[in-house]
Amino acid sequence: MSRFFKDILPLRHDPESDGLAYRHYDPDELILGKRMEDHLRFAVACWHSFAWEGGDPFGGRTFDRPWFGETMEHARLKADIAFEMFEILAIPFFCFHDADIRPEGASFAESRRNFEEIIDLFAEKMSAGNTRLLWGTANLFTHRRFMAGAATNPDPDVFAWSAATVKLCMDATHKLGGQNYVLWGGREGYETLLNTDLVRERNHAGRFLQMVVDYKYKIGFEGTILVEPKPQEPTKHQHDHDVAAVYGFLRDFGLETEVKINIEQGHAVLAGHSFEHEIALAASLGVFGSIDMNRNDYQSGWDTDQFPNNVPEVALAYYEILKAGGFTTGGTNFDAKIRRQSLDPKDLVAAHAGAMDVCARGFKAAVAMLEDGTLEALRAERYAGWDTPEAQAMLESDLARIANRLESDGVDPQPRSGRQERLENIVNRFV
Ligand code: XUL
Ligand code: CO
Repeated sequence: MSRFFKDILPLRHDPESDGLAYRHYDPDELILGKRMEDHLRFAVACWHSFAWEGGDPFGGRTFDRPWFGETMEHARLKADIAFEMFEILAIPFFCFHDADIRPEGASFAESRRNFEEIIDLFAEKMSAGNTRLLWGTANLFTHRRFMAGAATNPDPDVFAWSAATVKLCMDATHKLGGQNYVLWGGREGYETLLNTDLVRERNHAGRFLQMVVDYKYKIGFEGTILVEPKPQEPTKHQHDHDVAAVYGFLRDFGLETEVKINIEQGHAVLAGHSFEHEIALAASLGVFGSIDMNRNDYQSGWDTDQFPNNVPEVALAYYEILKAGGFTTGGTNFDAKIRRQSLDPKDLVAAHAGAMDVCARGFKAAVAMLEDGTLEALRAERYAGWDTPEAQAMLESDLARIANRLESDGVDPQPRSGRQERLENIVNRFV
């Protein structure tokens, strides 16, 4: 292995290991007729693992990485180390933004050339190994030119820059055989209504997304276009607040059958929802695509992007994913970063290994819950009254006829327990 990962050996499935290993994740274990690796479809997020420097609002870089620096030499070294980690983890996928992997140039054209050179290097490394691209995306939020948004920027030149950047990133994703292309509207929103034309911004965001879909067909990209909702942070109000808001937005612009949703655990929580709520809602609307798996610090109320460590929470998320039929082009992207005091290369590997184990345990619990069937049977029983012809006929009726029937039949609803604690006890049998 390299100078960086030194003596860290490729991880194996070994339930008895007391070192770096997968205790629960076994890629080859067959579950519901499919390998665990093919169910979970794990991905490393290049930004958190290789571009983030360990800064916080009170202090800068804590990590000391040999690839930190704004030259192509640094970028090539970063690519080498990233693919080494993919191999150590034997992880099937990765994800990236343009800005994670190339130095910013003095002009758009120079940034493009830098990016294309690194994409060629990625293509070589991918053909020599087993890691594939889950999704690519564009960073339209870090550079100061994007401070007032990308597609929603009041300056049309920023719209143009953003369109050219997304084109470039879609071309690269297509070239690398990416399975999805993601748009997270990091600054597609506003800080104050006093300087914001809300209607114009929303229309521009919608037109931009239509152009993305058109371009997908133009280049023959067969992956899925995904939007990633988030209610706030960095921008105070974002147009893509949550799954419900994004669905309404997609319908307004005629895109609800073209675009699906990438749901992140921490973003769901910031929006005041549970992760499983967002997944279940997206699935019910036919727009569930993929997940960004992480967790927030529940006390700080901030998007802390920590690695997941809560099996019961993860189990409920995979339960909804399984009920929706599992992933198709989507997967489990660890949009998560180690803490700024976790300095060692080993911390980076252990964080992913632990998260994969947490997900494997949660996933297996979800499968067991589904196979057991008690939860679904009790849910069906709760709504069984609607299975009668009379109840179904009411949905075709009108308020006056319903009111007449209510009195003539002497309808008198009897409240029944929602049994929440008993249902939670059932979940606890499996996690
Ligand atoms: C930010 C976030 C992004 C997107 C990709 O909160 O989740 O990393 O996943 O731009
Ligand atoms: Co994310």
